[in-house]
Amino acid sequence: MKTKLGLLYGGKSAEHDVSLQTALAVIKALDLEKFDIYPIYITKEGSWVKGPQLTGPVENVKSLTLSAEASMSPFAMQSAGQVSKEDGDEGFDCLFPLLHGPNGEDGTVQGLLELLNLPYVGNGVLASSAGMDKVIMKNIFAQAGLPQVKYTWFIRSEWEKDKASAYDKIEAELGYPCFVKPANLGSSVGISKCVNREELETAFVEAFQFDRKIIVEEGVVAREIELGVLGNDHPKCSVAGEIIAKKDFYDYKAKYEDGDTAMVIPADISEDNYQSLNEMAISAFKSLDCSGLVRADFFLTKEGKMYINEVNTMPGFTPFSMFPLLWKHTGVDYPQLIETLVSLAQERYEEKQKIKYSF
Ligand code: G1L
Repeated sequence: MKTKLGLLYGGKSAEHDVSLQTALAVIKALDLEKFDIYPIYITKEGSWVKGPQLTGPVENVKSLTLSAEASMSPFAMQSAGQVSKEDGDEGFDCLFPLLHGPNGEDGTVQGLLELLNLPYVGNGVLASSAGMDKVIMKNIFAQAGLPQVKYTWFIRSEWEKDKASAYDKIEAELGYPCFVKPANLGSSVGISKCVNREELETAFVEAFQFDRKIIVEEGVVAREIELGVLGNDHPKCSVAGEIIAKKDFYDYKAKYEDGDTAMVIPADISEDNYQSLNEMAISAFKSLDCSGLVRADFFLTKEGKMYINEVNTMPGFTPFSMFPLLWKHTGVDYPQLIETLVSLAQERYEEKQKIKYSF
């Protein structure tokens, strides 16, 4: 029996085009002997459009941007999978959400799929939403005893009422340099490095454009090491990779948005360091109650100190992104990775069916 797989992509976010590219790559990697694939496109305006089954290769992203004229209610997802309308057609076996930002990564789409009782790939509601908010995530990591750089956070109204004491707090607790970021992990925008109070003022104004909550982190000089985690109750780690800035950027924006970075896989780190990062990645995965996958991002200093920076519950996922490349070097190629994620989705769904809801 083939697996009837619905691919959700597009979405109301700045990552719309990345999502389309990713969907195209996933479709190309899926074995049509094993999967019946149905595209479900979410337009930039937020309309949901189900396309016909993909029976052959898809050449470009243009053929994935379906016309909004035939849009449906998201709540129709359950019956959307019942193609034949015959007895025994149970609808989708699994959904694969390739969506970023609000209404995709923050747990809302996962919540819809839970309500409709549909199996889906990747993290559930709790991990998706907790992983979306850097402050919530860091508080949970702290509770789990994971080492982190110092951080503090503010909401806009609190800062507006008394800006000086916000800056005093930062200077007393973190010092310079520090990073000011919107708490919302979805945005790579609104991030600044500050070395004095004047820069803090500018950075706060900037970051508060993108969120009502911001986080300020101690700046450390460190290498950036990332690990992939894959699994449900017994997750496993990939080899480590390193992100290296091609130039010595002062500017965070230039480095991350302009993408002028290189990846080194496997990262040149000691076996001891790798073992510690591996344990921390698993602990972070469990602390957020993750399922399916995360990419865990760390800092490693010259002195050998290790800190967890964040985990990404929906990492970049083209065949050239860090997460799939980490697994390739670990012996799991892109098609195998995708199949594993679908199996993990079904495993988690089966586990959930065992839960008793009345007593
Ligand atoms: F479903 C998975 F496998 F969990 C999954 C879902 C989404 C992995 C990675 C992603 N990533 C993205 O959707 C994106 C980073 C391409 C956003 Cl558009």
